[in-house]
Amino acid sequence: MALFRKASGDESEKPGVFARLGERLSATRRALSDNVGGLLKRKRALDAALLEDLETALITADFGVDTATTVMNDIARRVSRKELGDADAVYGALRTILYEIVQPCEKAWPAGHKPEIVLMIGVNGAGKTTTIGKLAARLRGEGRSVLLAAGDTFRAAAIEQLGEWAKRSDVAMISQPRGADAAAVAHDALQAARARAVDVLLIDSAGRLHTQTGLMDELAKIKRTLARLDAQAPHQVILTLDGGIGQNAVTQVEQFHKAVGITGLCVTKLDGTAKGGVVFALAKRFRLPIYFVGVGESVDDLRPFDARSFVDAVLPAELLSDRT
Ligand SMILES: Nc1nc2c(ncn2[C@@H]2O[C@H](COP(=O)(O)OP(=O)(O)OP(=O)(O)O)[C@@H](O)[C@H]2O)c(=O)[nH]1
Ligand SMILES: [Mg+2]
Repeated sequence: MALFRKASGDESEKPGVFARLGERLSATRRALSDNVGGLLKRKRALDAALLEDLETALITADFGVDTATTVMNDIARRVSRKELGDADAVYGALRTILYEIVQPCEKAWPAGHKPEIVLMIGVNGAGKTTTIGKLAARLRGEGRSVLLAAGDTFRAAAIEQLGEWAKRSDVAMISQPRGADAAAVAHDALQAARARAVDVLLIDSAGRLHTQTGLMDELAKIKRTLARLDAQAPHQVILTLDGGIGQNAVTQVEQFHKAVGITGLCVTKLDGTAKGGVVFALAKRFRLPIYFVGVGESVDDLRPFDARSFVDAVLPAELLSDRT
């Protein structure tokens, strides 16, 4: 059963969602339309120089060298076989190839456990706490019971911040005073989640860098502690990534995956950055589920990752022929 049932009012089912997501992703879309669209609109000959310029345009929008090269090699092959004769055809092929890259990352969140135990991790300021807050609201809206765990015990403000989100969504929060052992908070929270028979336990954690060995060990301890109570817990270890950091996100996934193992990603702050192409780089490199994208600071600004609407948002079908 999917964790997120599509409620009848789900925005992703309404027409116009592409435009709205497109608005939020407009900085990335602009970077691409200025470059990719501009290049193709000028009706240059489909020669090696044009394809190279297109590759550069993708790299500039943070698709990453690897993704840009693979995509453009594929397109160059089709051009040389005369399968793609004009700019519209190249653009259409680009959209298809990019869709195929991100599609495997669109996954319904498996919810085979009760409580489903979710540990949110990532570097400082990536958007972990905010994403948990938005997620709690979303789940509550779907009629699920949620418990939050204030696993960031480093700063009193972090506990308060999560508490605000808990209040807003009318969900309970398990916390201990600042400086407490984060694993002990997680332990108490899992027991409380069981006792209260909640559907989902969302555990916040302090931001950290992979180089901070002590802090990475703390994450491992949280995982071990949870696993002692439930051998399969945590069921999800979600790495929250700030989409605005571009290619650094690729390195962060590598490092966190190696250190603690992750089951999926949330990419935040895709509003207001021209570096949204990084989602394609992440998809191609890791093929991990991208459960959500964050496109703003408010409670409604968390969207399930939908490959088709994402591609349409950053590379709209009407870009070349101006059909709108
Ligand atoms: N524009 C925008 N801002 C976001 C998004 N997600 C989070 N933020 C903002 O990013 C800032 C940091 O978010 P937090 O949720 O506190 O990040 P964190 O990972 O919990 O940070 P630490 O606990 O300090 O490690 C806040 O000001 C959020 O409002 C998003 O999708 N878009
Ligand atoms: Mg936080």
